[in-house]
Amino acid sequence: MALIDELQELRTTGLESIAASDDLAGLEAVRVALLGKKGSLTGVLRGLGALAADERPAAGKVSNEVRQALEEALADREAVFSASALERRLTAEAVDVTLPGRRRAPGRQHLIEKVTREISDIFIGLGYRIAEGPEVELDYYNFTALNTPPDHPARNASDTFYVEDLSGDAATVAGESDVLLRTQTSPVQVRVMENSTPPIYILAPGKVYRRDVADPSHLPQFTQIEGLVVDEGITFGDLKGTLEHFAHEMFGPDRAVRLRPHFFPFTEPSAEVDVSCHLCNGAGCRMCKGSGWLEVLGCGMVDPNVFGYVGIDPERYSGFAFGMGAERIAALKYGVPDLRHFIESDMRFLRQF
Ligand code: 2NM
Repeated sequence: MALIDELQELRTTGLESIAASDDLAGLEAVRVALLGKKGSLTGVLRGLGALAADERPAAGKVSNEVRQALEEALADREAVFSASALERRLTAEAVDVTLPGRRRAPGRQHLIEKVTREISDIFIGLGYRIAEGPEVELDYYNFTALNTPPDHPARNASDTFYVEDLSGDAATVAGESDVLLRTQTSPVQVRVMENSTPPIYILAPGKVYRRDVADPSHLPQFTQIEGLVVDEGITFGDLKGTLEHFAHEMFGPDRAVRLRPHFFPFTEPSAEVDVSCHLCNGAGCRMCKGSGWLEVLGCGMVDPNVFGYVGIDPERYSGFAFGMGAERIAALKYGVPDLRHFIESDMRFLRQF
């Protein structure tokens, strides 16, 4: 067969096998078989040297045309395979943007956090600042500077959590360390009085610890909110007016406030404060146990002895203080019958608020 005929036939069979290939790997094998160093075209062109000189240009021209035709066909076929490979990948990796998203439940405020902030906001509105301090305290700030005598029952290891003093040189009395978990937030206020001069208007919210077994009205850890005012000319009337404002903001404008004499080591005189029941408006119900009154906090005029410990002149300044439990306030306001609900983390309870 003449060389030109061989080239024409190679073009025909080459184009056929390119068209017949069905993936990129098969197409590559065809390319090597046709155009590779040991491929068919190379083989045919080896006969070029045997041609007469005047026949060579025509044969060379045809061989170039055949090579070009095969290369173009290979490129076209490859483009088809690449496009369908891309198509398959796009299908396999397709994302349905119309599907609903996965919901992530956002956190929410615990009722105690909500009530603590609500109470804080009432006093911030009166110009008070929030004060904070350590939960692990010294006996001095929690008891001594608060005029609590060494033999006071609150200092018993059965009422207060004492902490092992890691410094090793604890002034331990009868096995009790001088380091403890604060039982109230008043030590925060002692520290503020020690480090500043009046006027002082502060609110100290925070966790406190008492060695109680949890029951409907007691928790071993709860949230105390204490207020302190020290200024010139502060009277018991200022205390009463402040607490009435608080009761109206917290429980409603129609609430009445009643003070009953009480005793605290750090205040003199001292009182417990009742608010008329917001459920029955004072008529008596299950919530107020028929009395018409709800006990909400304790308060009093700061004892001059406390001023003595912190270096405030009791001849120039006077002050009042009060303290309440956020859990108790929340239970009264929202009708929660058992304080233990606040520490049990049952979402069916917590989600209601
Ligand atoms: C209460 C009741 C009465 C109180 C006293 C002080 C301080 F630091 F000024 F002495 N802070 N908080 C106080 C007074 C707390 O809680 C029922």
